[in-house]
Amino acid sequence: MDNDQHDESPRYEALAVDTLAARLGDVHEVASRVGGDPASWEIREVGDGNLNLVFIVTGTAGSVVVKQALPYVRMVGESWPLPLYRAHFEYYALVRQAKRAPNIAPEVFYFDKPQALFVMEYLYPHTILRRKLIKGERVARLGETIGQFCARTAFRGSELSLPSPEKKQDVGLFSGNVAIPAITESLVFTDPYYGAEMNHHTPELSPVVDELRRNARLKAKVQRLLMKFTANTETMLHGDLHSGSIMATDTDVRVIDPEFSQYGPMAFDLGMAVANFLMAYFSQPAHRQGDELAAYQAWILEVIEACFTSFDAEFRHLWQTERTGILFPRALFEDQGNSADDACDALLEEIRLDALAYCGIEMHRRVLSLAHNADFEEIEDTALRARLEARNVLMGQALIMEPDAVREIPALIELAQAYNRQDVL
Ligand code: SR1
Ligand code: MG
Repeated sequence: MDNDQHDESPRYEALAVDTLAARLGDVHEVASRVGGDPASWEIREVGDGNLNLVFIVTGTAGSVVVKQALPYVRMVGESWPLPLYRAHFEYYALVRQAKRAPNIAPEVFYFDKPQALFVMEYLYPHTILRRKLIKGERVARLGETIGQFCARTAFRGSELSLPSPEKKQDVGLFSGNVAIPAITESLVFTDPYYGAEMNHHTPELSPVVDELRRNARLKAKVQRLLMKFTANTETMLHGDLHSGSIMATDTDVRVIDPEFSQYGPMAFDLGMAVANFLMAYFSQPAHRQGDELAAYQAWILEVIEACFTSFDAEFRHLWQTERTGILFPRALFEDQGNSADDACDALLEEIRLDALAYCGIEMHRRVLSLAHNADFEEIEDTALRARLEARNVLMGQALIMEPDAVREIPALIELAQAYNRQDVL
């Protein structure tokens, strides 16, 4: 395990706006990109996520982003300690993503392990996708890019592609990151389904929540998916692929923040991304009306369809061109005159079903557990918010209970449209 510097390291010190220039001003990888006298750098702390410090540093030559872990969960405070070594794994994940899905993750320029910080590319004029979806902005090739990103990282991080010793060693390395998966295991998979301490939900949603939490078959299914999540090391996941982990312009899409990276099931990232598109979809009636609403919701559904379609297409392409690992070797198929296409189809079907179920779980946790989505959370009229959240919760339940009812992606789109018309509150 590589996390030799623990939180108690005396050398760790959180950065601040007024100390950053003095501390990073003589680091070549930073100074050469920012330019000018560090004393005159413009430094802003912009972290709006749940865990870390994030600074944008600007000088005469350009800007960089500095991200540093805090020894606790920022959104909760020092009462919830969190190991600094998580930043090392985020850095490792960024480096691997850059190889496996080039030009999507931000480029990293500098890594300081004891300080749990790294310096990376400033994405501009990109903004957080969640804000764009709330504002009703479109992004070209959004679904295609996210589907491709998920397929490339899933395939190239697995033993379909990687040499087995390299992949197993990496699983060993990432298994040192024990604190981060524990958050996902409880906040995503368990807390939504009982009255956990940090949970909250819109008061008017309570009848739907109470019924959901009485559904023992649902809870058992979610626990089976958790079991798969904890035990399955198929590939290196982003681990938190929500619309706040995506930055975009009108024409460019980038994926940031793999701080929840771990080895896990191939379907997880795809399911999480689609869940966040679905939540954007269900929340739209609070953000716009009439023709604009209908057109924008239709666009989000196109994004979802494209996400699945491009995942499948890219995965099939990699299956044909990069299947160099120990799994489904050519020696067993093509070299003996057998096609491996059916095996690929069957695997993709399994991934789609699991993705739909993980999608349902993410749809639940974002309105029932600790970390909610602004898409719903910023709806001030709580009665309206609860009505829209109910559609989301019930569709999530359907996806977990019966993912195989969605035989093809058009059926998923029809299901979303049906729940979007339905009022239970
Ligand atoms: C305590 S961390 C809460 C959530 O924020 C992150 O973005 C992850 O989604 C995590 O579950
Ligand atoms: Mg994050």
